[in-house]
Parts: sequence; C-alpha cells; structure tokens
Amino acid sequence: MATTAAAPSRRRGAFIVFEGLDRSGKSTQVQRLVDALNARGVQTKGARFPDRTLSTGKMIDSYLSQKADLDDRAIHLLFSANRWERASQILEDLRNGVTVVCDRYAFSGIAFSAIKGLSWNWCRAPDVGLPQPDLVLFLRVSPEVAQQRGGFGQERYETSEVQAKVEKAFTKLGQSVGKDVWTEIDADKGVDEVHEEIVRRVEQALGSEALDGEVKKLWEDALGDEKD
Ligand code: DGP
Repeated sequence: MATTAAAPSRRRGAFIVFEGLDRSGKSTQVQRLVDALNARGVQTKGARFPDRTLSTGKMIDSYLSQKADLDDRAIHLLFSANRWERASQILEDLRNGVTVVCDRYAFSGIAFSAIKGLSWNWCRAPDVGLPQPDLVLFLRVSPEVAQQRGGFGQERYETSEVQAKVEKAFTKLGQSVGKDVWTEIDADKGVDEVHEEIVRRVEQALGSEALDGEVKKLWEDALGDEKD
C-alpha cells in the first residue's frame, strides 16, 4: 500500500527588528536586508516605526518636527498605539510565512521615554503583548563615527546629549532582553561589512526551531496578571 507523505508544515516568517541611535545606518541596513532576503527567495517585507503614514503617525510627526508639544506620557502612548495599529498586519504576514524586517520597535519606545524620567515598568506596559521579535539587531555606533556621518537634523531628540542618554538606556534594555534575542552589531564598520555581519546573524535566526511555533508575545509576563 502506498504511504502518503505528510505535508511539509509551513514555517512562519521571522520578525527581525533593528534598533540603534541616529546615524547608525539603520534605515540603509534594513533596506539592504529586505532586498538580500527577497533575492535569495525568502519572502520579506519592510516595516518602520514610527509609521508616519498612520493616523497616530501624523500626530507623532508633528511632535517630532516640533510643530506640536505633547505631554511626555501622551506621546509615549501615541508611539505605542502606532505600533498596535500595525501589529495585526505584522502578525498576519509572519503567520503567512513572510519575514518582516522592522526599523525601530518598542525598545526605542522605552529608551526615548525612560530618559525623560518615566518609569521603565510604566513605559513597558502599553507594549506588552505586541508580537515579540525573534531577533533584535542593535547597531552600535561611536559618537565620533556618528559625527563624521553628518550633523543632526531639526527633529526633537536629535542632539548629542539625548543620543548619549538613549544609548545608555539601550544598553540596559539589551541586558534585560537576553543574548538569544538581542545582538549587537559594530556599526562603525563600512556598510558592506555591517551588512555581511547582519546576514550571518539573520541566517541563524531563519534556521531557528522557533519559526515552527507561534509568534510569542512581547514581555508577556511583565504585568504579572492573574490568568483566569
Ligand atoms: P526615525 O523615523 O527612525 O528617525 O525616528 C524618529 C525619532 O523618533 C527618533 O529620534 C527616535 C524617536 N522614536 C522612535 N520610536 C519612539 C518611541 O516609541 N517613543 C519615543 N518617545 N521616541 C521614539
């Protein structure tokens, strides 16, 4: 009797997040990774936060371009809402086997608000339950190299003082997230060298057994809620 081979189970896509300071080359590397993965047959989409095309994104854009002032808590919640606006689309793509490469995520959310004196737990709460990245690539750039790459623009947060504080916050975040997810890339190196290093790390993530299972939820245990 002929045996029927079991249908191969479809792996989900990987959720890959880039974090880093301004001038770390994040946006260039995100685009190069999306192109490289698609070229080798890994169906991949790019995403970015803040997503200024969404309704919350328009308010965030006014805030960042200093056309509007908002309470620190209000803007924090708007950034988080901006991520939630896209979350179901990201989840759907991942479940359909599409890899998503995202320029900034909830780690920026904590870093940029915590430096204003808001508590870490308060900052983290609105993002609890978002899709959890399989890999966070933190592009670390030294202040000297960042400066050589060009000055800051006119946006809020684009000062050396803010960037130095944010860098410290990212370092603390990386320690709390764990080395299996958070990985640092030396972004002082040239664009091609950084890209090659990123591809190496991403290949490992794409081979992980985690992609046979469901997408996890970010900081799921953080609130310590009683489960019904
Ligand atoms: P970008 O479009 O990647 O240049 O980001 C715009 C600026 O917004 C950048 O200075 C970092 C900041 N930012 C990104 N995400 C968040 C967030 O969730 N909360 C806050 N407060 N700032 C953020």
